[in-house]
Amino acid sequence: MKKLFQIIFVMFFTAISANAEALTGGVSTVGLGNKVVDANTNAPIAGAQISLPKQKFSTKSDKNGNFNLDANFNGDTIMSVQKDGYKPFSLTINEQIVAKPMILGIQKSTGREVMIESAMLHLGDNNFSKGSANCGEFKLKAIGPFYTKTFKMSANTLSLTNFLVIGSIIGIDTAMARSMGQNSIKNSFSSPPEVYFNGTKIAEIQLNGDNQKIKLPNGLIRADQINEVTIQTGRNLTQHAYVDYDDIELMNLSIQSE
Ligand SMILES: [Ca+2]
Repeated sequence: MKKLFQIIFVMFFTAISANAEALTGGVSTVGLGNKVVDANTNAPIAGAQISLPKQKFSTKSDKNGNFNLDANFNGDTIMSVQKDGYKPFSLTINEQIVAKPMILGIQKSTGREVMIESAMLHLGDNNFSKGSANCGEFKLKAIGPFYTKTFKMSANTLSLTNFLVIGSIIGIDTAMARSMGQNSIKNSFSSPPEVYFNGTKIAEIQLNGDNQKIKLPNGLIRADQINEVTIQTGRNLTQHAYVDYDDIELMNLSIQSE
């Protein structure tokens, strides 16, 4: 009986100290106490590059995987994490998200990813409403209404399922994005961005978000040859006096084969 009490006593105190640790971890100022771990093993990852491209902020995780975000921003912005041997990772963050410590699980590369673009891209015309999804973050100059890139795909992709993966996308002002509360525009909306693969439209992107996977029809793949992907932003469907392209930003475009 005495032994049982001892065990309960020990368990009780272990629980309290674990709780205390969780609480001190939770009390932090904005952007502190974040960690990068391997998504499968939970092992901390040292030397990962964490960046907020819009804020021109960049830092590396320490030997325990820890990092702080020492940057000011308003509203949604894209955070990217890069580490050799791991898949590109990005996350749309805001003040509410960074108010608590973030644990970011990144996945080992399978060796079957083709990085198309790791830079932040701004499509549109730099003309946007203040209520637009994530408008506070548009400081990059628009490269125009579309982005296009060519890349090679090997013959063995034909026996796999292939995806265009968009790490993060913000600023889409479609009717659906508006109905989901992703922007605060009352009187207008845009057509969705369109995705073309080797000249054929394969998708429309209705919503903002992270890790959007668009299947590439294998019948359209040119094996061992040059392939081409194009992303065209939408147009404001309520502006008829002139063409107003929807201003959007996206980051980390890759082809992933499974
Ligand atoms: Ca515009």
